[in-house]
Amino acid sequence: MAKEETLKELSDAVVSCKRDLVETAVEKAIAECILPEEIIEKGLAAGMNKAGNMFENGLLFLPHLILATNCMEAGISVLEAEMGKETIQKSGIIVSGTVRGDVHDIGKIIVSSMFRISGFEVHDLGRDVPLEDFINAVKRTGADMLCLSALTTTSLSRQKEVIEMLKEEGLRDRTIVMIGGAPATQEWADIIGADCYAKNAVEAVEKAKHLLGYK
Ligand code: B12
Repeated sequence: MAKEETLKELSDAVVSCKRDLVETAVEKAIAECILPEEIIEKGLAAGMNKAGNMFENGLLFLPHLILATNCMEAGISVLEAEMGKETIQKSGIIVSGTVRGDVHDIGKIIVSSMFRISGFEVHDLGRDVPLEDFINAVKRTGADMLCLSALTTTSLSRQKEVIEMLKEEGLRDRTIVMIGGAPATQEWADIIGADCYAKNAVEAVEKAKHLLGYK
């Protein structure tokens, strides 16, 4: 019960757009030994989902949404700093980003953070990323996995374009491709020839570990 209360406190703190409340709530959750994945998914991401829905329904305005996002990122920084104290064996190299034409990055930030906390080296290229930047980053970093986020139906097709570009560059065989974002599905992943789809950050890490062969 105490755990549920702390996670709700964290989610509410994100919606309240108060940075100090979010940081304190993350510290409290860590002190109560709540797992990082729960802090992210049931605390920070839950708060952002609520803020997103309130924004859509006109109950929050854009400045609030931006503040809530900043608060979420502050909470993630506290968590990453804490987790960084433990020596985690590097699990693999990941390049991530939201595809060109799409500025939605809240979910992608959460996914990248969950990967970092789970021991992956993450090169997050940001949002509205030119497609050739993904290819260059895969070459430069020797990435094991490429994670493509898309939140709109129009940008979804760019995930397919990146896969085609990987093939043209002869990189497809050595790069696992994971796709995500609200309009993406496993069926879409199958159609475009991605290796997998994950619906949230926790599932993304589970599937990445499985695909990289150490779980
Ligand atoms: C916040 C928001 C915005 C913000 C984005 C701020 C930011 N920095 O991201 C702003 C105001 C800028 C915005 C702009 C627009 N938006 Co908007 N936006 C939203 C909103 C309300 C919330 C999205 C969100 O952040 N959710 C919270 C996060 C935590 O959830 P998530 O993104 O889904 O991420 C989770 C999973 O999807 C998954 N995931 C995400 N990425 C990845 C990647 C990988 C690899 C994996 C494995 C998993 C994964 O894990 C995450 C964590 O669990 C949604 C509606 C909604 N309620 O979802 C509309 C929505 C996405 N937007 C929409 C639209 C249309 C737009 C605009 C075109 C509006 C306009 N007319 O200008 C522009 C886009 C401009 C552009 N070129 O991109 C539509 C898209 C419709 C569609 N299917 O095409 C939606 C669905 C609203 C609607 N109902 O119509 N938007």
